[in-house]
Amino acid sequence: MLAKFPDGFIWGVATSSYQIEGGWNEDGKGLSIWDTFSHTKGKILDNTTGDVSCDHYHRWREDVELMKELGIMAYRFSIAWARILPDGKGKVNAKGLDFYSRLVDALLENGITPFITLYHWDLPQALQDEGGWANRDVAFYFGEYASVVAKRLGDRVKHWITHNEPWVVAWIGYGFGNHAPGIQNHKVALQVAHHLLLSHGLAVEVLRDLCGYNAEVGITLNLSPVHSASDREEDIAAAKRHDGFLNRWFLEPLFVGGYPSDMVEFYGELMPKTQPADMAIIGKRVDFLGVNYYSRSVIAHNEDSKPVKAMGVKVEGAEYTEMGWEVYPDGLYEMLVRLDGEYRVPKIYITENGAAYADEVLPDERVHDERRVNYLRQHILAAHRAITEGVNLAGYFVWSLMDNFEWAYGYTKRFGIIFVDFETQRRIIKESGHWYSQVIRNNGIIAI
Ligand code: IFM
Repeated sequence: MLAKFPDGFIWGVATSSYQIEGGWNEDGKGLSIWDTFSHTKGKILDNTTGDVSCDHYHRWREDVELMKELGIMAYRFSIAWARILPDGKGKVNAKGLDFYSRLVDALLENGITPFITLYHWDLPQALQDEGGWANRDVAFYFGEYASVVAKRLGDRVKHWITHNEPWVVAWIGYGFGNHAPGIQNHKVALQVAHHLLLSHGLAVEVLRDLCGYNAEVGITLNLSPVHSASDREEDIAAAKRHDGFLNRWFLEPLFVGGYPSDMVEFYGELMPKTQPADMAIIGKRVDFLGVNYYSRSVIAHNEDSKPVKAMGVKVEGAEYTEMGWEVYPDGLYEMLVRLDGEYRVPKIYITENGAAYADEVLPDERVHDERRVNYLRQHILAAHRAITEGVNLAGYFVWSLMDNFEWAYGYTKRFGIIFVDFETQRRIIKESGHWYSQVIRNNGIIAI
């Protein structure tokens, strides 16, 4: 045995609503910003949309069966806000709630624990029409949405994640504009980040009240250790700023009680408007932190790289995935140990980890994705190392259960441990899926 995990360790898989569901305009669902964005010419690399995607909205039973076949213990999925509240607030769409309620029942019947993410980027378009996350009111509408969902599912769902990767929402959606809603304004991005954090705190209160004493509530951040590209002082300073931009901007309000002072000073007039009670709401105790880890950031100073004069550089000789992300498992270990030591995070789940590769179905009807197996194997070993050093890591979720709509990249990047033929909707378990199933059965990685 190479790495045995603690008893009760949770092995899961993750997806998100817009990326897999399809059924974009069915059963009373309202439009989301991703419906609008993907239907706008030139926004998605292969000119596709999530209109059908994996058609999970109709094929969810089959997908639950596949999870059962693999022995998956927990399934992290997100709720499409606009299925529940087509206008983002006000009138509730019962059919939307019914869909997720049936899914939760089927998971539980099959011994799979549901982990729900309330927001994985598909804001109702009606709320974007009121300014989206740049409008402070939306944080309060999010609290109301959390309450509607918790009232219906909170009797059965005990693991809740408020937001997925608020950095991506704020910066890629509102700062750089490569994601919906496609806004390019750095000051707005920081205001959005603040409202996302505020909405998180508001939802934590609601979920705790409605889901019972045994419910766990947390938030998922995309975190990446930041390394300087050289020993030059200006690169070291740029790496520190990038860490402030990506990691500390979210970790400090959540776990320390305010925004990092070096970044507050650096941002200057870009700083968001806040109200006196906000930090207390944002800093409400969480039961766990979800960590999405894919790679590290190697950073050099660059005067023109906005907003923090820092740019990512490639490392010579390193291995990269199809996303152009360096394979760097030690970074996962480094981040977990840091969260434990520096931020005293009480409990951690790795809510996403995985890799995109250009998979093919071979004539023997198999998908030999050894590189993904290697990627997962090395990262699981890194996670294990952190556990042996005392980090309270309680679970690990592969991104993703199946190939799906990879946002601005459309269907050009495959992250699944199950292959999806998007023409026929046929699913094929990849080698990595079979391998992961063994990991679950052994509760760890055995030497081969
Ligand atoms: O597909 C995304 C997911 O929606 C959020 N985290 C990163 C994944 C890979 O890019």
